[in-house]
Amino acid sequence: MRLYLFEHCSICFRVRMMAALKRLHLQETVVLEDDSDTLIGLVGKRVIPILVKDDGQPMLESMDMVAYIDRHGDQVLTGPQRGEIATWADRTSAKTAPLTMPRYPLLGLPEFGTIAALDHYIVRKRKTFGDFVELRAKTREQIDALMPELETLDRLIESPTAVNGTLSLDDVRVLPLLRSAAVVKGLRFPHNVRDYFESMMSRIRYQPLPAV
Ligand SMILES: N[C@@H](CCC(=O)N[C@@H](CS)C(=O)NCC(=O)O)C(=O)O
Repeated sequence: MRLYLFEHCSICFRVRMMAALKRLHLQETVVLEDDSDTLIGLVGKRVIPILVKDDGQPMLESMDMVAYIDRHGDQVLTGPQRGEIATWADRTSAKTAPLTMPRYPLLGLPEFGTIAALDHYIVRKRKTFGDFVELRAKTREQIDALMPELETLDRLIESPTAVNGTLSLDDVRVLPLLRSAAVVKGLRFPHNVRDYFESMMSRIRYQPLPAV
């Protein structure tokens, strides 16, 4: 199986995290941000992640990829899901985006490995999110808006090893968002969130991204 991904992409990280939880080796291709041709060549449109199965068939939709990988061998995501977690994740991703988006290009990630790829990202995203320097200048207000969501999560976390006590799809919703949020220097996770983040990242043997 081969995953086409961007290193910064939290949706891609859902799939990588799932494979890591299964201790299943996933071949990975990090696509340059301006390399739409590779993605269009695989599935006819610019979308990421793409999982190419061993039979050569490409798969779209990260949660389908997660379920597909979990069907290999013993199932790992056996726990129940809670509606509050999915709601929390939807709400929170809107609040992390203005913080994380203008930071990713500063992290030296492989998808931004050429000037053209870097500029492609900045030009595209600033149409939606605004000027990156101005966005980063609002870091304090953006953190203030995000903190109540992290406090909510702090109360929802049942165990450092699984948000609902037993691993479930909710962990796939939560951990990638925390990995993204952790690129924001000066953002302090509440106690349970920090324990959960550290324990899960260590379980899947991933280092956090740099924080700026
Ligand atoms: N529902 C899809 C959503 C995938 C998605 O939104 N991917 C984003 C990147 S995170 C994308 O393809 N954006 C287009 C782009 O970067 O040009 C999934 O879960 O896999």
